[in-house]
Amino acid sequence: MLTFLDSHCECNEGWLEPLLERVVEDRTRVVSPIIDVLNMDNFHYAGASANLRGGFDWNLVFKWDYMTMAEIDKRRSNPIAPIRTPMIAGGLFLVEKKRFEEIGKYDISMNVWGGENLEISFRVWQCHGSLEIIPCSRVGHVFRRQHPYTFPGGSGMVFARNTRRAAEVWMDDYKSFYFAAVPSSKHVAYGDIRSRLLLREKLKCRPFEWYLQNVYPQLKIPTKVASKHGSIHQNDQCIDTLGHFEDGTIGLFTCHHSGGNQEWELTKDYLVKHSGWCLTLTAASSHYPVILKICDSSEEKQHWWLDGSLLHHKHHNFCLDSWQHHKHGLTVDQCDKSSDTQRWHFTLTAAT
Ligand SMILES: [Mn+2]
Repeated sequence: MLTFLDSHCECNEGWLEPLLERVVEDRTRVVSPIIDVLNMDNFHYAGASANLRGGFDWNLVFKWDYMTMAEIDKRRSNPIAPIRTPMIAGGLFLVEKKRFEEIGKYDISMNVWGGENLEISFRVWQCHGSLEIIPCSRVGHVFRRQHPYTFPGGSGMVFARNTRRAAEVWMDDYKSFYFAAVPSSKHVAYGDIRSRLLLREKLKCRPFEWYLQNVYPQLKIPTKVASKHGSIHQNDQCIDTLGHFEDGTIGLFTCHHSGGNQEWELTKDYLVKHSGWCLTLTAASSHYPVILKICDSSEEKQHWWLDGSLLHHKHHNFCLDSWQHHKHGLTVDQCDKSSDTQRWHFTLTAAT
């Protein structure tokens, strides 16, 4: 077993056994004690709340989340039950040594401090394990006000680089919410991540969307979506430019999942975009084709929104329809939620 503890920790009585027990029962678990507080001026030991979980906002900075009253009530009958946590603090945990090696240890291209807790948390969950806080195990920790050492290039830069590496490897298209929350992160050089992407592929790790839905449903997904890249399809048929450009129609073609003519971007200003061309309404009238035109976000004919499964024109009650795609390409028709030929699914492009 490997136990990681920051140097500025003090273990309480019987801290180790409850951690070992959970990992012996299931070696895919990575477990953390409750982290009590050592006063940084006098090392006075104070117990921390047992009603906390590790989490983060879209800035990807670790924070403690309070459980809801309902969750706290539920725990009263069994206060020693392990607490599933979306994130661990990073400096205090126990993992089976062989398991730690299997799932890729640490990202050794991260520097000094920061971001590694995010990375290991995403990795453990997405690669078929789990993270728990074990209330029967308590370890005190000095929460410092500042780092007692310096960072090459400044702590902000190092933290941003490490965090960006974690986001690039594990968050798929959801990383765009991080870029929106921390715009400077977009310009941070993050080095080579190929070996980490290979690791993710080798371990057949789950998409970030799975993590959000199953591990951290409390994290609110911003409604104002930045832009999303991916394919738009009906069953196995994807919207395809068929190699057409300006003024060309678009059609359906069997999905090949490799982007190209089937790669579309839904932008926050309502464009449905392929390279520099956008889906454009030719007339607000049934059965008229939709064509490709140079994108112009001020052009109302190019404004669409994803209304459930409908690809709905923003200013008219017309929706993208495939009923006569063999003859005329994709057209518009009166929106009808029950129509199979108006039902579209958007699949985000994988990060690989
Ligand atoms: Mn620490």
